[in-house]
Amino acid sequence: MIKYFVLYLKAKLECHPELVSLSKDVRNVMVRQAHHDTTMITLRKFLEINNTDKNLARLFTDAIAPAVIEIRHKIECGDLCHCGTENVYGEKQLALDVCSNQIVLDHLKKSGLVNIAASEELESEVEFKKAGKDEKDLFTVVFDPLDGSSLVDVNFAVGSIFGVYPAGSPIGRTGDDQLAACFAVYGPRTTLVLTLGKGTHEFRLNHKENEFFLSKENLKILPQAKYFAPGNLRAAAERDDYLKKIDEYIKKGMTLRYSGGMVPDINHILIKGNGVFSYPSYSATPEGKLRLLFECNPMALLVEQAGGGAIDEGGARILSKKITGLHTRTPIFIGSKSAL
Ligand code: AHM
Ligand code: MG
Repeated sequence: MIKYFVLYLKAKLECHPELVSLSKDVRNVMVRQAHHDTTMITLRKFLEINNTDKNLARLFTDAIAPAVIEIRHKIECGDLCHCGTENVYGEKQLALDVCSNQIVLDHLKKSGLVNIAASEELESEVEFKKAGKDEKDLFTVVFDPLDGSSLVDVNFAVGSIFGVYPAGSPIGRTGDDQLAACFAVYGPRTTLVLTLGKGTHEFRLNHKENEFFLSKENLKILPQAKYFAPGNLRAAAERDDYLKKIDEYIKKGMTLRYSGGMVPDINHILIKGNGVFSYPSYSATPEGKLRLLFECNPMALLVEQAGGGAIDEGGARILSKKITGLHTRTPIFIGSKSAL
């Protein structure tokens, strides 16, 4: 906390040099404010204070954060694009998820920090830069550029999800190999929830400054859940175990919070500090719907780093599952440990 106070003080002094000689009282007030007010800490500063590897920090500040800001802008200001249609000017439009994918790819490529990129929108991996002996300086970034894109036209919250690995193909690795993970929520506010493998933190976009500022540090998920977000209820029509689980949640008096978007649903758990999100398999999707690499692994790291858990329906830990294909899917139960 001291480090934040020093930064807070520095920021204040830059704007108010008259405060150079501070009285003890003023200093005490500022210390109190610094304890409650994290809005002065930019994402860049946060990464610096936490001694994040310089290149990893740059990947977030120079590629992922700008991509998220651009996607936000597209969602808000772009036409409601539908693939293959034309807008009122007769111009060809791209689907929003296709535009978002291109935005992320462009930023990753431009950063010069990426060996391999893989996206939910692409069949195979793309190599941007050969990983030679300076391999340590390059990363593999996997992402879902716009999860829940079908919710945009009804103005529900949607998100982008990112997982960062050391350079090299993600195939054969596990989610535990991730160096960092984050998701962006495009809701009434734009937030970025991030882990570098040491706690999970929320940043909020300040539109005036085009910067993310720390809004909640060290999010915590309690073991007991008050909220439940039951995805794929179709499975309950044919699986007694899922029907029983849902019945158990209802009988416990838990509150339903389900938006249809994995990002806002898991964000709800992280911000409220408890809850469970489920997406089991059923006959039409025997492997489940959600992708291990692009969706489940980044979410599992973020949730585990906040004290929660993430397992598949056989009880296997999501982050320990071998990645056998880019688009491999998995059932998932994620959130408060005792509700899984
Ligand atoms: P998408 O990657 O095609 O957008 O699908 C992922 C989304 C998740 O956000 C959400 O939890 C799930 O699909 C909901 O699917 P459904 O409405 O088919 O049950
Ligand atoms: Mg998705």
